[in-house]
Amino acid sequence: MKKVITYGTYDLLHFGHIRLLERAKALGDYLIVGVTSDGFDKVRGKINVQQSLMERIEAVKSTGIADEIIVEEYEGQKIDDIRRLGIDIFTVGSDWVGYFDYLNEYCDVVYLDRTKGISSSEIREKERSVRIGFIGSKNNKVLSKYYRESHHVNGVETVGIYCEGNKIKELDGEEIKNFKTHESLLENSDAVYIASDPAAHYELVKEALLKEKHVLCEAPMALKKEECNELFEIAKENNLILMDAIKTAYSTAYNRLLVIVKSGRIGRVVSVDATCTSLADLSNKEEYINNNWNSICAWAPTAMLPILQLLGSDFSSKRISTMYLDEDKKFDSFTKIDFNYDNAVASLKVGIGAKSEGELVITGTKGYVYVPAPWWKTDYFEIRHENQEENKRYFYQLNGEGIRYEISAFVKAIASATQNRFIDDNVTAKIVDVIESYYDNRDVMVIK
Ligand code: C2G
Repeated sequence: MKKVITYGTYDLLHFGHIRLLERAKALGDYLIVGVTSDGFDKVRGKINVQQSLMERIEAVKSTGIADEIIVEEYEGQKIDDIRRLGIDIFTVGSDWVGYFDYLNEYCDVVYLDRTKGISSSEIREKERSVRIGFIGSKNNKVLSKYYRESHHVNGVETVGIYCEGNKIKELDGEEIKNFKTHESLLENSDAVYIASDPAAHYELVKEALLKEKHVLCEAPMALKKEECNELFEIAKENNLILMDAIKTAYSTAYNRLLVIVKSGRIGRVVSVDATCTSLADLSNKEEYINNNWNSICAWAPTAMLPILQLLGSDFSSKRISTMYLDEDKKFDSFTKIDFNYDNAVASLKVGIGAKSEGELVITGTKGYVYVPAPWWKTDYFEIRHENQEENKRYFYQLNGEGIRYEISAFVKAIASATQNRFIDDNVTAKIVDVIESYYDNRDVMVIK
């Protein structure tokens, strides 16, 4: 019996896939199809896969062509499979010519002509093209990053930007349409990414939602909790997606870290300690203050994320210790926040005027999680125990600082009309609530 194997994502199964499977089957007597797992696809850069692994397996099974289906989960698995399963022929479409010649050492390698005029990404583009506009302020550097990262996400049409007091004429050789007003940008968009001044976010988000646009907004989404709750109410009433753009929340490694901790691997969490600093050039203090975010807005939302997502939003008390660059403008150069829960503590340190080790440490009764700097671009973490032989290390590829995963989650949420599961509304609201108390001088101690 001649055994044939082939592999693929098989997302949104189409006739190109089916023709491949038919010709693969014709090469022998028994066809095994390796369907790629969600995690493996992400690691190898395929972030736009729309269907789950089970849906894709079911689709391949429904063709009745495969005699057996396995899951491809890691790089190099093909060699293990070919040897373990006694494969005679490996085959794949001609878009991979040359890529798998190394398998000749284990079996025959056959490249079959790819079917022209059809692909999963084309189907996705048709199905869910979302026109995204970008609203920024002159001092926000992330706008061009988001614009660039959007090009990695199927189904996104980048409409252009509105950036008051600033123009981004071209990016990576592509000319960018600059709108004269944010109203005109909104008219031409289905959804908008907002990274303006924190004080302007509430109004900008509210205006976009009232114009029936989905919104992805840099945290803090507002500076008052009531305003934040109102924005989520408007989004809900209008069946719109309103998402917090804290990119850490969308990285695979960060999400795996959360579920491992929640599964009890390090016992009960007794402390979460996060540090985020990025030393700014303060030689011209006034100029910096007028053109940049203060420390608590720039970094505290990110630093609060693991604290609130692991310990919850019901801390019994908090203390904000802050050092100002400009007290009148409430512009802090360094802020430490200590949280007390009934059965745990937490702390964060953030600063654009001080430098520290940007790590995240999650302390548990059976061990701890260590995420090295810069922990907020999470791609690697360790689970450490008293007995070092039990230590485990984890790495998950993070491309483009994770922004493309965030935009992909935004577009998927729009397509499925369901709020994302990465950042709960109450976490977003609590982040705003803590920042509001900073501005209201509640629980604040000033360090001279
Ligand atoms: N295919 C084809 N014609 C198309 C589209 C896809 O012949 N119009 C083939 C691909 O060449 C591949 C199979 O159908 O052999 C599945 O395609 P994808 O789901 O896009 O998966 P891909 O990532 O290309 O899988 O490690 C090998 C890869 O996993 C191959």
